[in-house]
Amino acid sequence: MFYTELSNRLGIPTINWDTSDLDGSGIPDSWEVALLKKVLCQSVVYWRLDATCVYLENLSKIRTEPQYELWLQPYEHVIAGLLSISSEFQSAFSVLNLVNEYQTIKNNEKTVDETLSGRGDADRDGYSNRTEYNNCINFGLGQNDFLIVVLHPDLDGTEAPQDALTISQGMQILFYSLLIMILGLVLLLSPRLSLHRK
Ligand SMILES: [Ca+2]
Ligand SMILES: [Ca+2]
Repeated sequence: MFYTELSNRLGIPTINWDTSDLDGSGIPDSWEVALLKKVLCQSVVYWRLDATCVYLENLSKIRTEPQYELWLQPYEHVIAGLLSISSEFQSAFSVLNLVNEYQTIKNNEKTVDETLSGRGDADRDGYSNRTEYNNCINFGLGQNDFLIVVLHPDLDGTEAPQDALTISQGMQILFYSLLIMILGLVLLLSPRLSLHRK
């Protein structure tokens, strides 16, 4: 198991994957990795490709580490992921003596905050990922809801995503219904209009 290996390497007795917070972001590591996975695997954010590039570059660098064959190989994906999330994770891993420089996923704008770190704001709604995490916990929302909230600018975790989104989905349905009606009218009227021209 990765965390057993990591706790040996980092010299920390027991690391619990559900609760551990190696980077001190205030968000459990497993939730941060789940967020990264959602960003990389589902096209919910426009900056997904940038995030994928950072992750893949880090992954290829890990494969050149002198320790790669020794123990890193089975954990290359999770380590590449954690290194991509924040400089705090990179600091936590400094005892591993990795030789390469690793990138983190950042905003296009120059900011000190990495998009997926605790201080970052993945959906740019003005609430940091950590604030949205705290809201979710206070409101009794679990990891799945957190992943929706933290990537949705209209949600901040102070209400269940399903309740909040019902309203905006209602508006969407109304919009599409109107669009279909207008298209229908245009199609209906276009033969008459062309007849008039003749
Ligand atoms: Ca946010
Ligand atoms: Ca949000």
